Amino acid sequence: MKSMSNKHEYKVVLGVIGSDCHAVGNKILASVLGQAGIDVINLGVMVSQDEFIDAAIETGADAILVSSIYGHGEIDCHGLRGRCFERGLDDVLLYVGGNLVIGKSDFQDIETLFLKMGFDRVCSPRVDLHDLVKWLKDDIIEQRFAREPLTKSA
Ligand code: B12
Repeated sequence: MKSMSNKHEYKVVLGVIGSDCHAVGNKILASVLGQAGIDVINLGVMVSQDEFIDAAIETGADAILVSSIYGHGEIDCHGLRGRCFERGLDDVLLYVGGNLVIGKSDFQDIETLFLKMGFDRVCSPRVDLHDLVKWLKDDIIEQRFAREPLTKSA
């Protein structure tokens, strides 16, 4: 008999957005999340907004994790939340992390900017990946609870 596994309880799409080819962080994230029992659909580097959304729709992912390392995160991520709504992804979680802007800025300003753009969590390059795993699992469970009453009354 197969043992019970929570491997597919949490499903995320991961990738590096835009023309960004920095690959190392992406591989580390995929590895850490996978080892934490999260099913990762890793699109790798140079991923467009629609490729993230296509993958999330095709796989029924709970979250999209966007990396931006080369400093053009604000431009590349602009309109992503709106595009998710247009494509019918109403309640997917959106996380973003990496070196989101060019040069040194106060991280709180960066966080405020990306939260206003519709991201649920904004992570600095120094984020503790154990914290990331916990936030992700907690946010996914919370999201499912929030969806539940709607499902029942439909
Ligand atoms: C290696 C490297 C390259 C290699 C990449 C090779 C490859 N295929 O991976 C090459 C030489 C190709 C390169 C090119 C460029 N690079 Co470069 N590169 C680096 C370098 C030295 C290391 C990057 C790295 O691997 N870090 C290690 C990994 C583990 O860290 P990480 O990527 O940050 O990822 C971690 C976190 O950010 C976080 N994280 C990342 N994403 C997400 C997402 C979520 C949701 C969460 C929660 C967390 C998270 O978790 C990851 C794992 O711990 C950095 C400097 C540095 N010390 O970081 C510059 C650096 C990233 N590059 C930089 C730049 C500017 C460029 C170029 C634009 C240079 C140029 N003018 O051509 C090009 C861009 C090319 C392109 N199209 O992408 C700048 C970015 C500046 C900025 N953002 O302000 C940096 C910071 C150098 C610098 N100090 O100026 N680069």
